[in-house]
Amino acid sequence: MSLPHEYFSKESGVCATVALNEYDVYFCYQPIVSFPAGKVVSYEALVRGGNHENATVFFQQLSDAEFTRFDVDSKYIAIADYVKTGATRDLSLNFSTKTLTRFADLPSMLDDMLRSLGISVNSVIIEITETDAIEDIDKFLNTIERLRALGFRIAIDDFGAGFSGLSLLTHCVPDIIKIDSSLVLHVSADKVKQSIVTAIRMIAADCGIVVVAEGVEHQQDLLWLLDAKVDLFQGYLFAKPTAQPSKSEAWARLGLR
Ligand SMILES: [Ca+2]
Repeated sequence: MSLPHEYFSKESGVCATVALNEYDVYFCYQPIVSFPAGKVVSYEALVRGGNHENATVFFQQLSDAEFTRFDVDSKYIAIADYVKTGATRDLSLNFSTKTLTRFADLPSMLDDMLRSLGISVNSVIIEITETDAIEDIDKFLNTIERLRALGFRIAIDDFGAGFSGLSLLTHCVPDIIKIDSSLVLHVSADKVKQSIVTAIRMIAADCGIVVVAEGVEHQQDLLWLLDAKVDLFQGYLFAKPTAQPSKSEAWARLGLR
């Protein structure tokens, strides 16, 4: 698995030297589903290390500059490998606010990548993860505006965790909010989490934003989230991320189609 150097050197001139196989990583895809319809609406591309460790372990090994570069370069592989799986649902791609702030060429690069792979920008969602304070809000918002103008949808990722929250929401009203798994785990038995999720749901309804619950692991939490009118769900209760998206046994137990 290596990056198509010619593509990058010709189109952007900035990514010619990076190859994913330097890093021993690959992409897995986890479904985001509607329930009880049991329909997969999209898949999120997730980085996995060669020993199946999650992205956090892998990213800790990279310098700041290496991380930003990897964040951009790896997306061609994420999209190309997704096309190879034969899946036809929308695709979610993760980006940090740092990458969106620093790479002014990102919207046109992504557009070029998708064109070369025969994918419409309308079927791609950009998930923004805010792990640090935004370095330059004007540059960041400019990138978001250009992504929107091209037809990408925007999701705020891990909403309610760390920096990722209300500040980002006011700067950039997204199409989708993904509620962080820390608020979803055991929500059915936690009054404070219930209040927060209910408030997020109300804000989203007022602003026309779709709400996704991340990290759904327990059926009782799913039932509470359904009552709270959360729109979509993602988590081990439905399926783990896999290199080849497919229905798991858990799906069958839940009666999903
Ligand atoms: Ca994400």
